Amino acid sequence: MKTVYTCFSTDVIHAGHLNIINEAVKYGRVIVGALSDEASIRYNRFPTVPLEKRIELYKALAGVSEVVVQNDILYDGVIEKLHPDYVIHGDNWNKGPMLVIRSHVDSLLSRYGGRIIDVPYTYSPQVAKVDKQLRERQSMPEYRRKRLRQLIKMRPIVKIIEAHSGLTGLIAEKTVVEDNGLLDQFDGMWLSSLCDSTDRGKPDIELVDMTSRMRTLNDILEVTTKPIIIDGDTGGLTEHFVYNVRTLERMGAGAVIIEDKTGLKRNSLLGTEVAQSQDTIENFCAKIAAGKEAQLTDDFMIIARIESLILERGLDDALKRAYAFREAGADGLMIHSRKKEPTEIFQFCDSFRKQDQHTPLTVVPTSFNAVTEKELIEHGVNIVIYANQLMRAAVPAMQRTAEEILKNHRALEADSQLMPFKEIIRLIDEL
Ligand code: SPV
Ligand code: MG
Repeated sequence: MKTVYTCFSTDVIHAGHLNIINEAVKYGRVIVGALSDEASIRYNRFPTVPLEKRIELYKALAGVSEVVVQNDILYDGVIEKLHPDYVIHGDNWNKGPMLVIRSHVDSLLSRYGGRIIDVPYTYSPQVAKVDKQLRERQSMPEYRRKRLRQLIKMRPIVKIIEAHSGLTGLIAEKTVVEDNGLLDQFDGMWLSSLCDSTDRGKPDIELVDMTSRMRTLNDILEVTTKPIIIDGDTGGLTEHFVYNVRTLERMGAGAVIIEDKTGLKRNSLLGTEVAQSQDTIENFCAKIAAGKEAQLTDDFMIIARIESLILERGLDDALKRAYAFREAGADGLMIHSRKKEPTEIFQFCDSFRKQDQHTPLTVVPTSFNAVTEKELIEHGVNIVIYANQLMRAAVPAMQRTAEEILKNHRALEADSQLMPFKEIIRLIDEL
């Protein structure tokens, strides 16, 4: 009897899955792989049903002989173990980012004469609806809010990119690359105060207030599913912060990061070039504690950002604050630096990790941008935020285009640098 293998990462069985099983039984004994949670999130599919329940769901399907767990999006482990004669899959993996997975399976099978069976993908309104619901369910606050905490447990490092609009949110949501035979994508988004302010033509001094920031947040929430960390600046008055925590939590944000500064906030990367004052440990701890007290769920995170290195107060001050903020209830810490080298960041992380192996650490490598994700993992960092790169990519491109049109008294010369008009009008899908 030949064996046929297929891998599912779905929470709901629809006609497309049944069609695969119906085809598979024609070739032999059917083994279904249930893709693990860790592997599913590489596809931006965040299971809403636990793995054990998914296994039960697949086992109950007529024609399925056995269900195994597939721990990786690549099939090496299962193919080595099961040596299936056939791997069966919808033919949608013949194009786009999934093609690399298919090619890899093909090379593994060809070593011993196994074969891929491509089943025409089932395009029906019912299948499209289930697929869409599964994807979009993740945007609901109850799923999205807890996803950051889940990712911290599941990923070696959680990779966050800034978004300051619906469009940049979509780029953060949808950009996928092939990397060493694997698919890679961002885990979530950072709603930067700098980029949100810049997009409105305003300076990054808390002038764009929380109510306006929540409008941007809502624009992003409307069109994405990934978790969001909001840059909460100083958190403002404690009496206001508690309301904002409730609102952000209700909207489905995963975390707010507040920095231990007070008075007129200036951007950290200006450092000591401008007057900036750090809050006292007591005041800031009280703000953190009040925020935690105001929270209604266990999902939302308040992350305390330490500005001691930015303000040249030294490593000892940074560490002292780290322990105090953690004791006050902070769910994580962010340590910031404007040095070109990551030395002081590494020193902080190494010292902190000697005392505390669990509290999540976040860094923003804008200035020390040569640091790699691998190095950050080695020093115990859990979240890396690429805080402003999309905005910094857009501004020079727009300036160049404006100059080209002015110089040439027409738009033709600028056109070669632009997205074709036909593509921009189709960029955003209609419902
Ligand atoms: C932001 O992106 O607004 C930040 C990070 O707070 S930084 O600009 O480095 O201060
Ligand atoms: Mg900011």
